[in-house]
Amino acid sequence: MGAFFKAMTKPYYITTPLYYVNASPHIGHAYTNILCDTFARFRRFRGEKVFFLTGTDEHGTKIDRAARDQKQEPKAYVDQMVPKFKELWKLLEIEYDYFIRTTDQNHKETVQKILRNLEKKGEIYKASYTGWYCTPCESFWTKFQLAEGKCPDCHREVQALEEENYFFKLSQHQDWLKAYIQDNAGFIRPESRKNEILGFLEQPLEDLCITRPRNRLAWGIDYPTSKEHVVYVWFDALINYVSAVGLTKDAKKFKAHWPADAHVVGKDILRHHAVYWPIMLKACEVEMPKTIIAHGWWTMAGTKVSKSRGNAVDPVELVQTYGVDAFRYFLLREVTLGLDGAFSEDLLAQRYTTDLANDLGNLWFRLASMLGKYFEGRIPFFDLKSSVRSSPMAGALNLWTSVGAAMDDYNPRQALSEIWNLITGANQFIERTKPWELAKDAAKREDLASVLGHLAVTVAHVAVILQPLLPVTAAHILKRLKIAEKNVFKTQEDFIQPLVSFGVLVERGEALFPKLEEEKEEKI
Ligand code: ME8
Repeated sequence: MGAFFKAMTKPYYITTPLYYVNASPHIGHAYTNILCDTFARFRRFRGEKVFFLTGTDEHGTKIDRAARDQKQEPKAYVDQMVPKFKELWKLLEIEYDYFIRTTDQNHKETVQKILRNLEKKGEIYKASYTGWYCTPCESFWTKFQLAEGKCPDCHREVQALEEENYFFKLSQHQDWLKAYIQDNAGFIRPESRKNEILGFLEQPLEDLCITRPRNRLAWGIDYPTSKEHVVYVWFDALINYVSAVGLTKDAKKFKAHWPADAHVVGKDILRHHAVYWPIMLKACEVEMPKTIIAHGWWTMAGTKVSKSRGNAVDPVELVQTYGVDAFRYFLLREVTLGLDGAFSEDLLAQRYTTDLANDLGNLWFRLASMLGKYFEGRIPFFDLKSSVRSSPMAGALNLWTSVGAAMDDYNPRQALSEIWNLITGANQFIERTKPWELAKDAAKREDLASVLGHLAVTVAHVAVILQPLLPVTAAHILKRLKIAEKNVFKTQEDFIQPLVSFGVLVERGEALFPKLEEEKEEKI
């Protein structure tokens, strides 16, 4: 059988958090999805199969309240919010494979099946406990959450309230989780966040209350064994990562996708993903995801950008002004994944002008113009083996390795920095070789062809490798150079081809990054 057995190739499975639909998505949500999209595209670029999952978190108090504020039924409310997310992902060129909603029937049934199963296995118990209720905020708090005995949100008096609920036995798996995190380097990234979670696990874990009484909150998945309860929104939402790929429904599909290769989340929800979620999976006897990556926050004037703080930055406006790739470039380049980043439009405009317009835009413009002027717009024939002093071409052929290593290490900032070093090198190469001088001397025609040829090959490789990062710009350059888009480069050998063809007519086209309007320039 061995020889006939064809191993099923599992796709690279990457997920974003499921975003609450209580307000429109902002720059923070855009950031996580752009990161995941970039990783997903890079894998596809290298010929790997990918399953990229995103979606929306639609149950719970926040959503219920937002719906009531709008005087709508929760389901009608969420139905009209979901398109706002899908539209933004389209605008940002996010190529996900599946969009899951926690109100999907399939998801709800999976959550219920998992709960029945966990009850059978003795992982869940019913208990009554006292909490504190803030009537104006309609929020239920534990003793530890109170701020000097008052509501931590509005600082008003709270009332003691006894409730009967279902609890998931988190605590009994605490030692296992600690050992798992310690034994599996790379399970939680970056290292600093892993240490934070290990620190948290030094304290005894409390069991997790996984229901809400229906008379207090009706907008949730029905708890399968009690008519009086609905499922707690986090317990519901985390299960999306397995319900989307068929757990409890389609064993073959599940086996073909799980485990997830990367759960990408913001640091605000790392504890849910690195403590609750692994224990939920362990209790269900399901394999662990390979890695959980926590990125930092975008801040404005020192505070986290968020819907509730009212300082949300609208990605749509920024994309309208600067274009989708400038927005992607800024987010991926400005901070190292894991650290916080200060957002300001001035910084974005600065990156636009220096890195995009002056470096990449100008490199393209100079190459295309010189081809136009000296070779009737065509890629001249040149000896590929010709050595040209300080040519960036060798570096370009090496991008596949250096950018690949950075992307495998979930470091898109490093990947862009490798590419930009080469772009800078290519611009310096033009200064150094002075093609306009070579063009004056008929005897130097071959040298001129070599210089522009080396440049064209370099730019082609830059464009090819930029596809996962800046898909729109890369597509423009490739089209102008008449190179097929979305080629797959499985190996270094595929990549080190010249890519450009001799004699091909190159289109110069419009500026890749047009000058920002005067007043914006002044602002910088
Ligand atoms: O937490 N900077 O949904 P959510 C960077 N539904 N990223 C940010 C950010 C900021 N200022 N603000 C938000 C939830 N994010 C749950 C998740 S998953 C099963 C359930 C990003 O709408 C970041 O990824 O509040 C963060 O983790 C997520 O949005 C929170 O989105």
